[in-house]
Amino acid sequence: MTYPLRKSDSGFAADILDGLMGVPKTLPAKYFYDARGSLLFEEICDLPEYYPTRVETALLKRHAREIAARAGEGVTLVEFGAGALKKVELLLAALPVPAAYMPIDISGEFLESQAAALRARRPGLVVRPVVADFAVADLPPLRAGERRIGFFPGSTIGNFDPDEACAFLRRARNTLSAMLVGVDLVKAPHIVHAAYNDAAGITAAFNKNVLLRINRELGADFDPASFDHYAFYDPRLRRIEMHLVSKTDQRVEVLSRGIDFMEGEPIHTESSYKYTVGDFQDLALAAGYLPAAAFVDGDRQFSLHWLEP
Ligand code: AVJ
Repeated sequence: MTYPLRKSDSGFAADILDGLMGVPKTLPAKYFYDARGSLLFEEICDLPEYYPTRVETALLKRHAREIAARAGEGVTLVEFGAGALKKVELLLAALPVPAAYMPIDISGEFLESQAAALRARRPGLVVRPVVADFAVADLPPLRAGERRIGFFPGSTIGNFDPDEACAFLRRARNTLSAMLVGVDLVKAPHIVHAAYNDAAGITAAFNKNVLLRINRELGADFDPASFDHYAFYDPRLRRIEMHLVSKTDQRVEVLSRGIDFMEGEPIHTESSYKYTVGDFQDLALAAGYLPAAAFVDGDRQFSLHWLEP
Protein backbone atom coordinates (compact mmCIF):
# COMPACT_ATOMS: atom_id res chain seq x y z
CA MET A 1 0.00 0.00 0.00
CA THR A 2 1.31 3.40 -0.88
CA TYR A 3 0.23 6.92 -0.28
CA PRO A 4 -0.62 9.79 -2.59
CA LEU A 5 2.77 11.01 -3.65
CA ARG A 6 4.26 8.02 -5.46
CA LYS A 7 6.51 9.37 -8.18
CA SER A 8 7.45 7.12 -11.04
CA ASP A 9 11.14 6.41 -11.45
CA SER A 10 11.00 6.82 -15.22
CA GLY A 11 13.71 9.42 -14.73
CA PHE A 12 16.24 6.70 -13.85
CA ALA A 13 17.35 5.88 -17.40
CA ALA A 14 17.59 9.53 -18.44
CA ASP A 15 19.49 10.51 -15.25
CA ILE A 16 21.97 7.64 -15.63
CA LEU A 17 22.65 8.35 -19.31
CA ASP A 18 22.97 12.05 -18.61
CA GLY A 19 25.47 11.41 -15.85
CA LEU A 20 27.56 8.93 -17.80
CA MET A 21 27.65 11.05 -20.96
CA GLY A 22 28.61 14.18 -19.03
CA VAL A 23 32.12 15.51 -18.53
CA PRO A 24 33.18 14.65 -15.89
CA LYS A 25 31.02 11.52 -15.40
CA THR A 26 28.62 11.58 -12.46
CA LEU A 27 25.76 9.51 -11.04
CA PRO A 28 23.09 10.82 -8.63
CA ALA A 29 23.63 9.45 -5.12
CA LYS A 30 19.92 8.75 -4.65
CA TYR A 31 20.23 5.76 -7.01
CA PHE A 32 22.35 3.84 -4.49
CA TYR A 33 19.13 2.92 -2.76
CA ASP A 34 17.58 -0.09 -4.43
CA ALA A 35 16.67 -2.96 -2.08
CA ARG A 36 20.28 -4.19 -1.87
CA GLY A 37 21.68 -0.67 -1.55
CA SER A 38 19.37 0.08 1.37
CA LEU A 39 20.54 -3.12 3.11
CA LEU A 40 24.20 -2.25 2.46
CA PHE A 41 23.61 1.21 3.91
CA GLU A 42 22.17 -0.42 7.05
CA GLU A 43 25.41 -2.44 7.28
CA ILE A 44 27.41 0.78 6.93
CA CYS A 45 25.53 2.23 9.89
CA ASP A 46 26.83 -0.62 12.08
CA LEU A 47 30.47 -0.31 10.97
CA PRO A 48 33.00 0.63 13.65
CA GLU A 49 34.39 3.41 11.41
CA TYR A 50 31.00 4.94 10.56
CA TYR A 51 30.48 7.25 13.56
CA PRO A 52 27.49 9.36 12.33
CA THR A 53 24.75 6.81 13.10
CA ARG A 54 26.03 6.00 16.58
CA VAL A 55 26.60 9.61 17.58
CA GLU A 56 23.28 10.83 16.20
CA THR A 57 21.43 7.96 17.90
CA ALA A 58 23.02 8.91 21.21
CA LEU A 59 22.04 12.56 20.67
CA LEU A 60 18.44 11.58 19.87
CA LYS A 61 18.26 9.47 23.03
CA ARG A 62 19.80 12.11 25.21
CA HIS A 63 17.61 14.96 23.96
CA ALA A 64 14.41 13.06 23.12
CA ARG A 65 12.44 14.74 25.92
CA GLU A 66 13.42 18.26 24.97
CA ILE A 67 12.80 17.52 21.29
CA ALA A 68 9.40 16.01 22.08
CA ALA A 69 8.51 19.07 24.17
CA ARG A 70 9.44 21.34 21.27
CA ALA A 71 7.48 19.15 18.84
CA GLY A 72 4.27 19.34 20.88
CA GLU A 73 1.23 17.06 21.00
CA GLY A 74 -0.69 15.34 18.28
CA VAL A 75 1.85 16.10 15.61
CA THR A 76 2.37 14.49 12.26
CA LEU A 77 5.95 13.40 11.73
CA VAL A 78 7.38 13.47 8.21
CA GLU A 79 10.75 11.81 7.70
CA PHE A 80 12.86 12.57 4.63
CA GLY A 81 14.93 9.59 3.42
CA ALA A 82 13.60 7.35 6.15
CA GLY A 83 15.55 4.11 5.49
CA ALA A 84 15.06 1.47 8.18
CA LEU A 85 12.74 3.63 10.34
CA LYS A 86 14.91 3.08 13.41
CA LYS A 87 15.78 6.61 14.49
CA VAL A 88 12.18 7.79 14.55
CA GLU A 89 11.40 5.30 17.30
CA LEU A 90 13.69 7.24 19.61
CA LEU A 91 11.46 10.26 19.07
CA LEU A 92 8.20 8.32 19.18
CA ALA A 93 9.21 6.93 22.56
CA ALA A 94 9.20 10.48 23.95
CA LEU A 95 6.33 12.05 22.00
CA PRO A 96 3.15 12.52 24.09
CA VAL A 97 0.59 11.03 21.71
CA PRO A 98 1.74 8.53 19.11
CA ALA A 99 1.20 10.70 16.06
CA ALA A 100 0.82 9.80 12.44
CA TYR A 101 4.15 9.09 10.84
CA MET A 102 4.89 9.64 7.14
CA PRO A 103 8.25 8.18 6.12
CA ILE A 104 9.36 9.23 2.64
CA ASP A 105 11.95 7.08 0.88
CA ILE A 106 12.96 6.38 -2.69
CA SER A 107 13.63 2.68 -1.96
CA GLY A 108 10.06 1.39 -2.37
CA GLU A 109 10.29 -2.30 -1.60
CA PHE A 110 12.53 -1.62 1.38
CA LEU A 111 10.27 1.14 2.72
CA GLU A 112 7.15 -1.04 2.52
CA SER A 113 8.82 -3.87 4.43
CA GLN A 114 10.23 -1.52 7.08
CA ALA A 115 6.81 0.13 7.46
CA ALA A 116 5.19 -3.28 8.01
CA ALA A 117 7.83 -4.10 10.64
CA LEU A 118 7.26 -0.75 12.39
CA ARG A 119 3.47 -1.29 12.47
CA ALA A 120 4.09 -4.69 14.06
CA ARG A 121 6.31 -3.10 16.72
CA ARG A 122 3.89 -0.19 17.35
CA PRO A 123 0.35 -1.32 16.62
CA GLY A 124 -1.18 2.02 17.65
CA LEU A 125 0.85 4.10 15.22
CA VAL A 126 -0.58 5.33 11.93
CA VAL A 127 2.22 4.75 9.40
CA ARG A 128 1.80 6.25 5.93
CA PRO A 129 4.82 5.43 3.80
CA VAL A 130 5.44 7.55 0.75
CA VAL A 131 7.65 6.10 -1.98
CA ALA A 132 9.22 9.18 -3.53
CA ASP A 133 12.38 11.19 -4.00
CA PHE A 134 12.00 13.53 -1.03
CA ALA A 135 13.95 16.22 -2.87
CA VAL A 136 11.08 16.70 -5.33
CA ALA A 137 8.03 15.23 -3.52
CA ASP A 138 5.34 17.81 -2.78
CA LEU A 139 3.88 17.50 0.69
CA PRO A 140 0.18 18.28 1.04
CA PRO A 141 -0.38 21.84 2.32
CA LEU A 142 -0.62 22.24 6.10
CA ARG A 143 -4.25 22.07 7.22
CA ALA A 144 -5.50 24.62 9.72
CA GLY A 145 -4.51 23.45 13.20
CA GLU A 146 -2.24 20.74 11.90
CA ARG A 147 1.20 20.59 13.45
CA ARG A 148 3.68 18.83 11.19
CA ILE A 149 7.28 18.17 12.18
CA GLY A 150 9.94 17.38 9.59
CA PHE A 151 12.63 14.86 10.56
CA PHE A 152 15.72 14.76 8.36
CA PRO A 153 18.38 12.70 10.19
CA GLY A 154 21.62 11.01 9.13
CA SER A 155 23.26 14.05 7.56
CA THR A 156 21.51 13.08 4.35
CA ILE A 157 21.24 16.85 3.81
CA GLY A 158 25.00 16.65 3.22
CA ASN A 159 24.36 14.89 -0.11
CA PHE A 160 23.07 18.20 -1.48
CA ASP A 161 25.42 20.97 -2.48
CA PRO A 162 24.93 23.82 0.02
CA ASP A 163 22.78 25.85 -2.41
CA GLU A 164 20.59 22.79 -3.09
CA ALA A 165 20.36 22.13 0.65
CA CYS A 166 19.21 25.70 1.14
CA ALA A 167 16.63 25.39 -1.64
CA PHE A 168 15.33 22.10 -0.21
CA LEU A 169 14.95 23.59 3.27
CA ARG A 170 13.23 26.67 1.87
CA ARG A 171 10.74 24.58 -0.09
CA ALA A 172 9.97 22.28 2.86
CA ARG A 173 9.38 25.30 5.08
CA ASN A 174 5.90 26.08 3.67
CA THR A 175 4.57 22.65 4.62
CA LEU A 176 6.15 22.21 8.06
CA SER A 177 5.68 23.64 11.55
CA ALA A 178 9.27 22.79 12.53
CA MET A 179 12.14 20.67 11.33
CA LEU A 180 14.78 18.50 13.08
CA VAL A 181 17.89 18.04 10.93
CA GLY A 182 20.93 15.84 11.61
CA VAL A 183 24.17 17.33 10.32
CA ASP A 184 27.66 15.80 10.35
CA LEU A 185 30.26 18.23 11.66
CA VAL A 186 33.60 19.38 10.22
CA LYS A 187 36.33 17.42 12.00
CA ALA A 188 39.79 15.90 11.59
CA PRO A 189 40.01 14.55 8.02
CA HIS A 190 41.32 11.10 9.03
CA ILE A 191 38.16 10.41 11.05
CA VAL A 192 35.90 11.30 8.13
CA HIS A 193 38.15 9.43 5.72
CA ALA A 194 37.96 6.20 7.73
CA ALA A 195 34.15 6.39 7.84
CA TYR A 196 34.00 6.16 4.04
CA ASN A 197 36.88 3.68 3.65
CA ASP A 198 35.92 0.89 6.06
CA ALA A 199 38.20 -2.10 6.44
CA ALA A 200 35.39 -4.58 5.69
CA GLY A 201 34.77 -3.01 2.27
CA ILE A 202 31.05 -2.44 2.81
CA THR A 203 31.20 1.17 1.60
CA ALA A 204 33.02 -0.04 -1.54
CA ALA A 205 30.26 -2.61 -2.15
CA PHE A 206 27.62 0.10 -1.56
CA ASN A 207 29.34 2.39 -4.07
CA LYS A 208 29.67 -0.38 -6.70
CA ASN A 209 26.09 -1.51 -6.15
CA VAL A 210 24.87 1.32 -8.35
CA LEU A 211 26.69 -0.34 -11.29
CA LEU A 212 24.91 -3.65 -10.64
CA ARG A 213 21.63 -1.77 -10.49
CA ILE A 214 22.32 -0.12 -13.86
CA ASN A 215 23.16 -3.55 -15.29
CA ARG A 216 19.92 -5.03 -14.01
CA GLU A 217 17.54 -2.18 -14.77
CA LEU A 218 19.08 -0.83 -17.96
CA GLY A 219 20.61 -3.97 -19.43
CA ALA A 220 24.14 -2.57 -19.10
CA ASP A 221 27.33 -4.61 -18.84
CA PHE A 222 29.41 -2.91 -16.13
CA ASP A 223 32.05 -5.12 -14.51
CA PRO A 224 32.17 -3.74 -10.94
CA ALA A 225 35.54 -5.46 -10.40
CA SER A 226 37.05 -3.19 -13.06
CA PHE A 227 36.31 -0.09 -10.94
CA ASP A 228 37.97 1.05 -7.71
CA HIS A 229 36.04 2.55 -4.83
CA TYR A 230 37.78 5.87 -4.11
CA ALA A 231 36.61 8.19 -1.35
CA PHE A 232 38.49 11.21 -0.02
CA TYR A 233 37.82 14.23 2.15
CA ASP A 234 38.42 17.67 0.66
CA PRO A 235 39.00 19.98 3.64
CA ARG A 236 38.51 23.12 1.53
CA LEU A 237 35.10 22.10 0.23
CA ARG A 238 34.43 20.30 3.55
CA ARG A 239 33.07 17.28 1.80
CA ILE A 240 33.70 13.62 1.18
CA GLU A 241 33.70 12.75 -2.49
CA MET A 242 33.01 9.17 -3.51
CA HIS A 243 34.10 7.99 -6.92
CA LEU A 244 34.25 4.81 -8.96
CA VAL A 245 37.53 4.88 -10.86
CA SER A 246 38.00 2.77 -13.99
CA LYS A 247 40.97 0.44 -13.69
CA THR A 248 41.40 0.15 -17.46
CA ASP A 249 40.50 1.68 -20.80
CA GLN A 250 37.10 0.13 -21.40
CA ARG A 251 33.78 0.55 -23.15
CA VAL A 252 30.50 -0.17 -21.34
CA GLU A 253 27.14 -0.63 -23.07
CA VAL A 254 24.29 1.27 -21.42
CA LEU A 255 20.93 1.28 -23.22
CA SER A 256 22.80 0.32 -26.40
CA ARG A 257 25.07 3.34 -26.16
CA GLY A 258 28.81 2.83 -25.80
CA ILE A 259 30.28 4.69 -22.84
CA ASP A 260 34.07 4.96 -22.99
CA PHE A 261 36.29 5.05 -19.93
CA MET A 262 39.97 5.82 -19.82
CA GLU A 263 42.18 4.10 -17.26
CA GLY A 264 41.96 6.20 -14.09
CA GLU A 265 38.79 8.03 -15.13
CA PRO A 266 36.32 8.59 -12.30
CA ILE A 267 32.54 8.57 -11.97
CA HIS A 268 31.64 10.95 -9.14
CA THR A 269 28.88 9.08 -7.27
CA GLU A 270 28.37 11.06 -4.04
CA SER A 271 29.33 14.16 -2.12
CA SER A 272 28.78 14.27 1.62
CA TYR A 273 29.18 17.80 3.01
CA LYS A 274 30.19 18.49 6.59
CA TYR A 275 29.25 21.73 8.35
CA THR A 276 30.26 23.69 11.40
CA VAL A 277 27.33 24.43 13.71
CA GLY A 278 27.53 28.09 12.79
CA ASP A 279 27.68 27.47 9.06
CA PHE A 280 24.65 25.22 9.16
CA GLN A 281 22.74 27.79 11.20
CA ASP A 282 23.62 30.41 8.59
CA LEU A 283 22.31 28.07 5.88
CA ALA A 284 19.07 27.59 7.82
CA LEU A 285 18.74 31.36 8.26
CA ALA A 286 19.28 31.85 4.54
CA ALA A 287 16.47 29.33 3.95
CA GLY A 288 14.14 31.43 6.11
CA TYR A 289 14.29 29.45 9.38
CA LEU A 290 15.07 30.40 12.94
CA PRO A 291 17.74 27.94 14.15
CA ALA A 292 16.15 27.66 17.60
CA ALA A 293 18.34 24.93 19.13
CA ALA A 294 21.42 22.89 18.29
CA PHE A 295 22.42 19.69 20.10
CA VAL A 296 26.03 18.55 19.80
CA ASP A 297 27.85 15.55 21.34
CA GLY A 298 30.84 16.01 23.66
CA ASP A 299 33.36 15.17 20.92
CA ARG A 300 31.69 17.64 18.54
CA GLN A 301 31.24 14.95 15.89
CA PHE A 302 27.58 15.44 14.96
CA SER A 303 24.78 17.95 15.42
CA LEU A 304 20.98 18.00 15.57
CA HIS A 305 19.31 21.28 14.63
CA TRP A 306 15.82 22.34 15.62
CA LEU A 307 14.63 24.81 13.00
CA GLU A 308 11.46 26.93 13.14
CA PRO A 309 9.96 28.41 9.99
C1 AVJ B 1 23.03 8.47 3.94
C2 AVJ B 1 23.93 10.31 2.82
C3 AVJ B 1 24.05 10.18 5.16
O1 AVJ B 1 26.75 10.58 3.26
O2 AVJ B 1 27.35 9.51 5.02
C4 AVJ B 1 27.52 6.38 3.72
C5 AVJ B 1 25.63 7.82 2.73
N1 AVJ B 1 27.79 7.09 1.73
N2 AVJ B 1 28.71 5.95 3.28
C6 AVJ B 1 26.60 9.66 4.06
C7 AVJ B 1 26.94 7.12 2.74
C8 AVJ B 1 28.85 6.37 2.07
C9 AVJ B 1 25.44 8.70 3.92
N3 AVJ B 1 24.12 9.41 3.92
